[in-house]
Amino acid sequence: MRFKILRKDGFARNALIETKRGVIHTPAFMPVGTNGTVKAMTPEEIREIGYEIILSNTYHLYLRPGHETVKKLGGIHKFINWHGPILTDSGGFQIYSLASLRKITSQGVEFRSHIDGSLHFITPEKAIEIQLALGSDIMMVLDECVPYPAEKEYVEKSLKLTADWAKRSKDYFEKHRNDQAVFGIIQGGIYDELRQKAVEEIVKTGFDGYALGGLSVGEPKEDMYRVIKNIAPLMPEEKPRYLMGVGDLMDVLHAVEHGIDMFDCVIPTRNARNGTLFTSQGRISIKRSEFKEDNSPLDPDCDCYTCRNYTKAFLRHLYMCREILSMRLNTIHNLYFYCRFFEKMRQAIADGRFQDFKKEWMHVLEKNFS
Ligand code: PRF
Ligand code: ZN
Repeated sequence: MRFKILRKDGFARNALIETKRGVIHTPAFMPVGTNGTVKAMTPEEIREIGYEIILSNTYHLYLRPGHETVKKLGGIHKFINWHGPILTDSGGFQIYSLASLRKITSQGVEFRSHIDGSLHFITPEKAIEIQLALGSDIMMVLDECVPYPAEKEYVEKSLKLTADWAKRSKDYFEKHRNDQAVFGIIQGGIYDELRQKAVEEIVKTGFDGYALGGLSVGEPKEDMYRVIKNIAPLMPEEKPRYLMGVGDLMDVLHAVEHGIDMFDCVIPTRNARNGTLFTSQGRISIKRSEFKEDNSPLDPDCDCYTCRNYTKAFLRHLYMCREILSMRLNTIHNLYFYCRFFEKMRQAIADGRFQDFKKEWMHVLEKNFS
């Protein structure tokens, strides 16, 4: 994997990540395909909209259908028919948010499946082993996503664990090395001092890219923004920087301003299924009665399949009837909107006008008609 910075505008970067399965232009957004599918979309549709990489979840694929099964079937790309780059999250977040009866020890984490209650034990080595079997392009190390709020003493202890796990993940990967890439994860809660320590430790171990984890987990915005501002610049300049699970576009603007390159989030897809749609005029809720006889497209400034062919009245009708097509058309639109936003943002950085871009969009994003 190679990382090439094309242009910098302040701390914002427009770069390329070159993988054997294709190039990723950054800042990049990764649609979430938890079970190996971006909900309601075919891989062709995701590609047609313009996405170059998707995210999938180790935790889910390990539980169902099982990583050995995916391997037997020819690896994740063949299995799900997405032949571009795939990043798999390690489970370090899903275990904490979905599984029950978690028991964390220095060895690893024991938990019960949210599907059938079965008992599992995942070590940092096991998380890499699973992702090697899946065959994703970018693997994430197993971490502990510290909840908010958490005492500083707890966060400090957890940090040691996450750093130790990162080292073990790296050692295990070195023994089974192939052309897959591995990213380290920086934790440390809302404590700048602990975050700094975490960066030092994780960078010392050495990875192909670095992620900021443990943010957008309930902490006040000002804490998240401060951590991004102070910590992103300490992450290696010559490697991709990934902000995990963050996709609110205002947050994205702030993070890109401070040098973040990659994002993933369920916001565009989950909101689409709930009838919340992003437009150039602000956010709308399609179920509102004012759209009952509205014959205009969802967003006059959007060229997506949905906006070219359907009216707000029909989209509202589909939503009210709980039709499958509602989720499909809404998801196409929201993913298209996100993709164009990132495309325009990359161009703004390339043109040296990121600050103007940010100002204009903050104005739009503050509007909310839902
Ligand atoms: N760790 C991992 N995945 C994640 C997170 C994390 O902290 C987050 C937190 N926003 C989202 N996804 N491994
Ligand atoms: Zn549209």
